[in-house]
Amino acid sequence: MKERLEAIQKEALEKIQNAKTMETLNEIKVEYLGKKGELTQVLKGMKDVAAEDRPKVGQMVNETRTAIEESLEREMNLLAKAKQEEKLAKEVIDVTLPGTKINTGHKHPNQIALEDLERVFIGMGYEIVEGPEVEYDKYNFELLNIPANHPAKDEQDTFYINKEILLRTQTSPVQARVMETGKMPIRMLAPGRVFRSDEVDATHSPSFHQVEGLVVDKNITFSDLKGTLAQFATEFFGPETKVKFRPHHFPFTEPSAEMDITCFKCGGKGCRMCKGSGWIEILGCGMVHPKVLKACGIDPEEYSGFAFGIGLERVTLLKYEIDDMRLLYENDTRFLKQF
Ligand code: 2NM
Repeated sequence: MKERLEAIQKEALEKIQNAKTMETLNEIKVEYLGKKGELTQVLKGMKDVAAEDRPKVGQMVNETRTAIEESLEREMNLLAKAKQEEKLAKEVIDVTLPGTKINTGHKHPNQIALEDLERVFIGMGYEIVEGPEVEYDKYNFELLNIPANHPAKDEQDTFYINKEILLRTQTSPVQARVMETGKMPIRMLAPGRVFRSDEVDATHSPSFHQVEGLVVDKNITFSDLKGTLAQFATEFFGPETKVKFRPHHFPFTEPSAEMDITCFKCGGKGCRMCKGSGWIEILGCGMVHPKVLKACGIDPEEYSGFAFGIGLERVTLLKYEIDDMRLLYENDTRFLKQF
């Protein structure tokens, strides 16, 4: 019996030593220690062993079993460790290698200025409304009291698609569309791209942006216009800002005015920014012409309103002290990321 156990142990340990995979080791485990394994067979044969020898034989079987188990466990651990090391060696990451730089974009200064502007008017209860860049003559000119022979309608000034359709020259057509719906009152801001057949230079571009405002309700007066735009000026350009209105002419408003603000750079003393005058022209405005209200289906006897137009690029250039409008259209990130 002793010889048999020793032979089993020797054979098992040799097999374990030579095993190269986890699967083989598992097979060996079943072969020797399993229910139908060699050692189990030996235990079954115990009934033939003399009673006084049984404890001794039992002990021998247990010792053999333990030896095989320990050998199996040692070998399995070694194999698992080798496997893990191989995996780690394959997955090595060199943290000293340079990374891949992700270039993120940057908000355009026009967009930053627009959002600042919108915030002020949203705070006063205005709605932001957008409309088509390709417009009908009807909305861009006709409803806004710009007659057929008006110089703004000249082919030199306007991009026409055909006789009735053109690239809008202002965002007021959006406001004509809102007035036409007849929903009162109106408190709206119409920001957007507009087009004029202009030569490119430091202050002109054939495509630029406007932000136009419109309020229509009962009893809206020029005082409302002045109060609103003075409030806008202090919120947008600083609490010390003063405003001044100069008479002007626009076809869609009567009376009309241009609004100047005290120079935010020198406070009104006169500097390079304001060309020595202490004032900076900022927007055009006026009381919506009764003809415009009427053309858009609003009774001018019942309702009145004021409107204003701000050139977005002009405000952006002023706000950031940029001296050439062309910089706003080149989209050079070295320029854009400064704002
Ligand atoms: C300006 C100046 C003055 C204006 C007028 C209208 C409308 F649709 F109510 F007639 N919208 N915007 C307006 C008035 C625009 O831009 C310099």
